[in-house]
Amino acid sequence: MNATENWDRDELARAEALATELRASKRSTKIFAVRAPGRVNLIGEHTDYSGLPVMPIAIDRSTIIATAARDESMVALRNVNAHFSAREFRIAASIPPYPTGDWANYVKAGFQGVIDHFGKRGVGTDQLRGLEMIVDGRVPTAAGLSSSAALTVSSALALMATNGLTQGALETAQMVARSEWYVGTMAGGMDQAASMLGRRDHALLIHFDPLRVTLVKMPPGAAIVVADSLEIADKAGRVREEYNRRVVECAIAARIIGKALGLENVRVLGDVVRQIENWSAHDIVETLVGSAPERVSFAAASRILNVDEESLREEILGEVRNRIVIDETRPLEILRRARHVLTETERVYLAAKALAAGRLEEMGALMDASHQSLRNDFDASTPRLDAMVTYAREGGAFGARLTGAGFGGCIIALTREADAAAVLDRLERNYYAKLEAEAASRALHTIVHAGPGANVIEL
Ligand code: NG1
Repeated sequence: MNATENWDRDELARAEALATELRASKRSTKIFAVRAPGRVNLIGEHTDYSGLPVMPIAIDRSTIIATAARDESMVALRNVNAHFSAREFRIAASIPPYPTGDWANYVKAGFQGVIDHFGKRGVGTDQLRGLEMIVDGRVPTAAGLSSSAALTVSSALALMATNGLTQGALETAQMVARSEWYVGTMAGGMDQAASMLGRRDHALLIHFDPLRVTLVKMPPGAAIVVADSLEIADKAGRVREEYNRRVVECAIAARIIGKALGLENVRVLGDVVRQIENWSAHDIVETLVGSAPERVSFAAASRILNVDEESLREEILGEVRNRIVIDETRPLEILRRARHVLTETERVYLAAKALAAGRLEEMGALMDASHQSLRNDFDASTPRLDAMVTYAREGGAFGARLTGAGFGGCIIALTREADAAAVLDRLERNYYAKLEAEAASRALHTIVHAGPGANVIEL
């Protein structure tokens, strides 16, 4: 529990400051501090919810929580950022969410994960104590750096710590993998896994179904530059709708391919890949070309699959089908989405090898190809992200791409540490200098380092 080596000096100071505040109201109880980092994804974008691999790093920006148990089942939350107001709610078997967009829903999402998981092991909510917690989040929000996962993971760990619930990190990552569904995003488990399982100086090659991680050492002298476009990737609004739409498109593509190839139990593209030895993206895409039009209506998809529309909706959306609305008048882009996910998966495997061998040029080329595919086949880029990626390359980066869901947010670039200043300088002159000075000054654009995953200490 007291693994302070994962905490840097600033983080420990922040935790102490929060604890002092807590002690003012809770003199005698044990105080725990939790840290959970954000992440950037090096490659493997929009593959996690298809059960296909990703390769992120946990970053050296974290959310910190100081927490102490209470005698009753109420949870009292405060945030050091005055923009996020205090909240109070009760622990229950099914915690109702606040209205969409409320910051504390990410806390509730983490708690619900713990309640469901430990509930299955016989720990009822009547046995859980409430808690008081103060949150200090330093992962930039709405930028594609997973501030939401940092908050969800740290909240889950806070509830576990104050109630004496323990388990391995992999199990916790698995437990919170679907926590974003609570807030209405049909996300995969990459962000939570990266936040839980991060390792200093290592990228994480993460596989799903079942979750497992292979560490890939970052080549010495290589640097990852992150630069925020300041274009808001608002996951509570339009972006969520686009994101969920992509999840549905990929799931339908997978089912059509599965049917054409006579495969069993195909829900996601990963189920196709796992059933074909020596698969290639090209061959699987050809199968799709031969069995359906490039884009289909939801009704046409249900006819091709020979299931009625309501059953298909239920199979794909499951528990969230009453909360998530997919505009069914817009055709579903199954071919281009599947082509991105499958070629991206091939790139992830090549990238893991290139990175492990220190072949930065090759890694950079794969990142470039990933961006092109996200732009052309996944429609997840924006003109501003495209421009930033071009500037990063012109500044000397080996490669650059949008990171996270896209539709705004951040880009990342791979460079040598010695050349990072030139990349940042080019972004400064060609991108930030053209924005309003005040906005540009608060935009994150810096080197990030692969840091350790989440943990809890007792203060
Ligand atoms: P962002 O929006 O960057 O946190 C989202 C999903 C991930 C993954 C990426 C795309 C959430 C919380 N996370 O990341 O699971 O699918 O998009 O690779 O929605």
